[in-house]
Amino acid sequence: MSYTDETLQILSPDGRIHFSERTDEFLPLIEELTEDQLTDFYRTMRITRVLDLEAHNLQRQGQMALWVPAVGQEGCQVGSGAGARPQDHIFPAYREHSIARMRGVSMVEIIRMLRGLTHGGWDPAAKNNFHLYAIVIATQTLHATGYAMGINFDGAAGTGNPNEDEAAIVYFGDGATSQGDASEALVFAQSYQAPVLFFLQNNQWAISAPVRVQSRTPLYKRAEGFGIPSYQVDGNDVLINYALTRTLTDRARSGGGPQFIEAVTYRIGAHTSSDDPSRYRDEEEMRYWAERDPIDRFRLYLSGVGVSEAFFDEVEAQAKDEATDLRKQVTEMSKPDSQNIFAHVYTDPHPLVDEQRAWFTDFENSFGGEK
Ligand SMILES: Cc1ncc(C[n+]2csc(CCOP(=O)(O)OP(=O)(O)O)c2C)c(N)n1
Ligand SMILES: [Mg+2]
Repeated sequence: MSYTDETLQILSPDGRIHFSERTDEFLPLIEELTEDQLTDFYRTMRITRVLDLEAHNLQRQGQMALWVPAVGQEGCQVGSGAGARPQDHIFPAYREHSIARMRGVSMVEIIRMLRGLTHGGWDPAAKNNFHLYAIVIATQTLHATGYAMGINFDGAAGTGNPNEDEAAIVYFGDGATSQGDASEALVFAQSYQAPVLFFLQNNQWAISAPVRVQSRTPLYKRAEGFGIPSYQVDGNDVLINYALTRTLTDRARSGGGPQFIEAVTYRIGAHTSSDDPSRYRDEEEMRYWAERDPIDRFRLYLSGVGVSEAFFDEVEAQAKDEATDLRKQVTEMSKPDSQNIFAHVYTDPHPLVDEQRAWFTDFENSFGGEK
């Protein structure tokens, strides 16, 4: 259900760093990381988790119809997000909240979209190339591949300058690998040698379908079949996710074609706030993954290399302040105008839409102003 002999790892669950023949090449990248960068990894993971839990509470209190938690997946998200270079284009699925934060999309903006107050959410050009959340499973694999083909056509990859060349990174899940779109994306990316990193977060579940029903072989082996270099990493080790993403995006940017990472992680929370995972998975599995938590192990590591308790206290205080602010901003948000549902269905007026609008307006009015 979890790691294999092939899984690359630098930071073990007990918070110790170890290198092997297969990870030695990443030693310089890890040694280069400054204390500020390392503590930033921790800060981003921890604060996103606290905000994620607060968002879930807000959903439960009726502030939005749906919340999509990412608890447990912060290690691979923050590691890979930091491994990308600023000019790279990120194509997320719908639970990449830590990477959104790193690119300037706040939790408030994500919630505004889920509450129905914006169509799509944000302008990627104004958000450091962080593209829109994609709810339709695996479509973003095609968007990213198309974008990466465009990078090649524009000549924005392959000059060998990591600060100028561009790559795309696409995030998708274990369930998404079963969609036709994902296979088509791999075919086109490989045929056109597009500079795209496929970043699969295998969180073991696609709603209630376990990963074993998606594939009989480890998922990263699929990409090998398409001729794409592919690796499996411990998705809860922020350091290997950083080092491998940096290495593979540099390779893609300098003409090496598409690359693939399967990050083995776990969705600690529910699929969404509409889901009850206790109906389909057991306590033992939860315990197994809780012991491999990405934030706990990184905290152990940082403490071991001398980061003070005062730092962790300061992060907790910041997380608490941000959660309070999130609650305030969300509870002050307006309600979406329900008439908008009908506004953009057809360019021209349509009798059926008019009829539905009239029915809905009567329905809403039947509550006597209480919606
Ligand atoms: C094309 C399509 N089919 C079905 C759905 C409903 N759906 C939403 S999430 C999901 C499971 C996705 O699982 P996975 O790819 O593993 O991502 P995870 O949610 O675990 O991050 C499904 C089937 C959808 N959104 N789009
Ligand atoms: Mg999944």
